[in-house]
Amino acid sequence: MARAYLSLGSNLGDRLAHLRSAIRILEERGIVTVRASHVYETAPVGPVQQGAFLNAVVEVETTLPPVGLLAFAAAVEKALGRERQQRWGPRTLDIDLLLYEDRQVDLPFLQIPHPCMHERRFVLLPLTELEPEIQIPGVGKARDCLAALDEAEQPATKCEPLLHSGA
Ligand code: GSY
Repeated sequence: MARAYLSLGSNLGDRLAHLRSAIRILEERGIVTVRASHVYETAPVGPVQQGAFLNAVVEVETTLPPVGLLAFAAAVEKALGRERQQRWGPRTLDIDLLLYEDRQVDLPFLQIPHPCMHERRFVLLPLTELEPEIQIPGVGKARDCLAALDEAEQPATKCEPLLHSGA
């Protein structure tokens, strides 16, 4: 089994339910959730004005290779009603593949580590909550990247755990 980290985000409809449904669908298809972070409410990052996101990170184990995991994540987004209309726009569910073992992948449709993860507080906060010492291959320690970012520019509030304890 390979270990990977996924970033989940939602800013449409019942945001928390979408994040939790994503985990359920992942599990139904054999992707094991090892740990899940708290949920963070975060200001939208990017050029589009839109509502606040709920974000979280999950650590998973999978037999899928990186490209298979990416395809599966896209299928889960679709199952939860996401339609790819506006780039950077609001979405019921977004799943980004952040890390896969300590691998680096550079394909036209898939880069691992995720190429923007080191500049996103909505990714680094939940990721370092799970794994404070985690390294981003080719970049450095996630917590150093987090320390370099301006909290006021990317505000985030820690909310409840994504999974109920014992789940
Ligand atoms: O790339 C993920 C979708 N997304 C997000 C997000 O998940 N959280 C926040 N805070 N801003 C975002 N902008 C985009 S696009």
